[in-house]
Amino acid sequence: MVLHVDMDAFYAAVEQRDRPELLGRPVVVGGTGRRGVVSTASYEARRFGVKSALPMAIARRLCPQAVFIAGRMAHYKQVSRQVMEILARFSPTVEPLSLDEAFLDGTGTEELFGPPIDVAWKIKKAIRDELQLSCAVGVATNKTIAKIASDLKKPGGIVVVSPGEEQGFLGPLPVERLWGVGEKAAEKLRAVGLNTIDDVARQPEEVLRARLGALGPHILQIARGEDARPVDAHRERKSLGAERTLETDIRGTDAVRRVLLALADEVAAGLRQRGLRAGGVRVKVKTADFHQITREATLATPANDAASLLLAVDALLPRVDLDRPLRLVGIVATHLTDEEAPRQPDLFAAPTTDKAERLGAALDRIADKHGQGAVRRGTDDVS
Ligand code: TTP
Ligand code: MG
Repeated sequence: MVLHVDMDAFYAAVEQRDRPELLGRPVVVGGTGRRGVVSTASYEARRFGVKSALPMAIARRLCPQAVFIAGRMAHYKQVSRQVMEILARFSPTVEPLSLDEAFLDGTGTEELFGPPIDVAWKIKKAIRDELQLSCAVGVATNKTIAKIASDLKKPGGIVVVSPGEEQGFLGPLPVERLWGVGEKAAEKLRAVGLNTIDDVARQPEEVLRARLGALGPHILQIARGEDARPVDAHRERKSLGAERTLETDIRGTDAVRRVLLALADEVAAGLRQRGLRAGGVRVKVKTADFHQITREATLATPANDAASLLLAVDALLPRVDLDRPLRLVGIVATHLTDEEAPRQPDLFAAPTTDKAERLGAALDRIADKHGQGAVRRGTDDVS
């Protein structure tokens, strides 16, 4: 048994809880700058079509009476920790997926908490009583189905899919419900008449491979209700990134590189904080007309200092059309490994890597003591 718990309208619900005058009112949390996007909206605001990732300007048009809030990340992280602590009481194996959702391995919980539906109720009640927040819970025999189930009766619903009911539950749902099928993949499937999960489940593997490439066989499996992935409390992070939506569009290598420099510092600090090194770097830009372009490179040697990340970034930049106006620039560190893992000695590695890492560690100590921004790079004039 696997449970998937997902908080309702998380950031907005925290704001409503902390400021009771907002209860029952449309609340939109997001970037308040000119180019900000919606992080989330309370269910009162969703009725007007406001939702995550929508530009704030459009949200204001759709629902001018909403209360718009800049958001308090540090606070949401703190509340997230409290949520995860509660979940940990119900299972020894909790796998957080993001700040507001987690899988719980439900194996053996029956003895302590009763049948699955009771476990789900107890979790909901604990979160409501102790944190005054609401969540939805899905219970099923695997992760994919539990995650789909928790989303089905949001906000607040509990959906239990009993053993043997998997196919009947999944079958009639639209393909985009499948975890891993985004809008584009769903379009490709619908283009050949595959509208429901059942339509997909009936196909031979070649058909899915032809439509979705390497992802095809995986999607076919989960459509058939097969998902053997265990709940993993120690699942390793696969990537760590930082991005910036710019107040005004920028273009040209120099301007983009200045932003990337600041982001590389941020990502490198995040890696060091978590004891990780990156084996690769991905640059991501979004053009003014919302086209996303990504380019990825491998580092000579895994590293967690900004200089090494930038070296890889510089190798990528010529492959991005920087003459187009950009609204967003980002870096993602990929292929993460543990700092403890031995590094493959690399004949072609930049000889400065160890030195650069020591510099990074020194920067962290200063930032810890004196706050972020106490030391800045000489070139860091526009971050
Ligand atoms: P979600 O669980 O996707 O959304 P939600 O909790 O706000 O609403 P619900 O689950 O009831 O549908 O994401 C959790 C939080 O993550 C959300 O409160 C804000 C943040 N978030 C973003 O900042 N940007 C996004 O695009 C999304 C989807 C979420
Ligand atoms: Mg949520």
